[in-house]
Amino acid sequence: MTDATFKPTVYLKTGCPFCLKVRLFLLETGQLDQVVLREFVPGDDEVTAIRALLAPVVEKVTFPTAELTPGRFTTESDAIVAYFAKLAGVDPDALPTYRSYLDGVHKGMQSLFRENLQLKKQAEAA
Ligand SMILES: N[C@@H](CCC(=O)N[C@@H](CS)C(=O)NCC(=O)O)C(=O)O
Repeated sequence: MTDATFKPTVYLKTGCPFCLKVRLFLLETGQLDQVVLREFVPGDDEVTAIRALLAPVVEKVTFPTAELTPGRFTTESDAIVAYFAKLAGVDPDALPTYRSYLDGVHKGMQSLFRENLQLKKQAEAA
């Protein structure tokens, strides 16, 4: 595949809040058609193929991961968003739906995640 025909691929895990963040950003900036989305549901057949593909090229397989240019893989949602924000010339902070998700549901999920971790540690120590 030449650079002219290359389309970035974004690998997403269904239910992952960081993956929804990237998807929402692409949707709100009208860039969904600029990427190939490969999304899997944990436990389905696609997950094995995606993990096998990513394992040799990233330090640790996490989602989202994007191949932004041929052979260049990025595993941080902020870096993926920053890449597409620059391409589109938009400021992510100025996007109402994206910001609303980050400041609301996403923030809430992260805080629940931390709380759950702490409770697990306490339960293990008891
Ligand atoms: N720092 C990462 C965090 C991503 C992350 O924690 N993703 C989780 C899913 S929500 C993950 O990939 N966990 C390992 C796995 O599912 O194999 C980002 O912002 O992109």
